[in-house]
Amino acid sequence: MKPTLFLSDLHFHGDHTPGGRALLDVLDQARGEAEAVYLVGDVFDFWLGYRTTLYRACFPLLRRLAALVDAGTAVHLFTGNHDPEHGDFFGDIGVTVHDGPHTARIGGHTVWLEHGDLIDPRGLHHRLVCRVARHPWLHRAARLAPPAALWAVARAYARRGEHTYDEPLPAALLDAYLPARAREGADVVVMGHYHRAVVHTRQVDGRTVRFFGLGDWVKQRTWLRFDGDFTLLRYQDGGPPVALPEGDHAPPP
Ligand SMILES: [Mn+2]
Repeated sequence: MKPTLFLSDLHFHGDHTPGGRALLDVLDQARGEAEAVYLVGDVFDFWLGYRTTLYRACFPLLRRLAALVDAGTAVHLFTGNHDPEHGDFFGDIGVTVHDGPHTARIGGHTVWLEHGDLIDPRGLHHRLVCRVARHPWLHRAARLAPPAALWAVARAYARRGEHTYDEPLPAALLDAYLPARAREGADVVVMGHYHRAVVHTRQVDGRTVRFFGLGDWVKQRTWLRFDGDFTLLRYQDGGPPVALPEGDHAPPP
């Protein structure tokens, strides 16, 4: 069976970073091989959809997405708090955009997918910032600024908030959110946003359900692969990826 890949929090802003190069390598290997690729939000370090303009730094990734579609792979792109508005460009290259949670049937599994920023249980502050970032009025106002200036501001903001990995995944996601989605019929929940690489299995009403936190491509370099079973993988320079065991993983030191 052809594999399906799930990645999130690529925070792509060019192919000059080790994480950016590693993820392009994974996408190049998927070309002609993968059934589908799900990109579950914060795919770009910053993106705003314009009618006439694209962010040049994103071109290496855009090229890969178009190549995947051309090779017959279904590419799904979710909005995130860093790339809250994709515009209509991605439809032109055959990529399906999801502006919220999406349920997919994959190999007999019901998979609930979402970026995760709008349900952040760490407090109202987190959810509010993400909700403002996703507001159409903000996007309309932001489009009045020159794209180059907006890109520079967004990059400076992203650099300031460098990701730390000292907090584990909020327990409420596993103790409350996962069982709630399971009772609605999902048996797998896939989420980004928290930058933790999580494999978590539990029983809900006698059914086995699983939660996968996708990690990121800043320091984690992790992604989920389904080829009959789900495996969370970590990229290794010059070698095959390593499967991550049950648990909540920070990046290697
Ligand atoms: Mn992120």
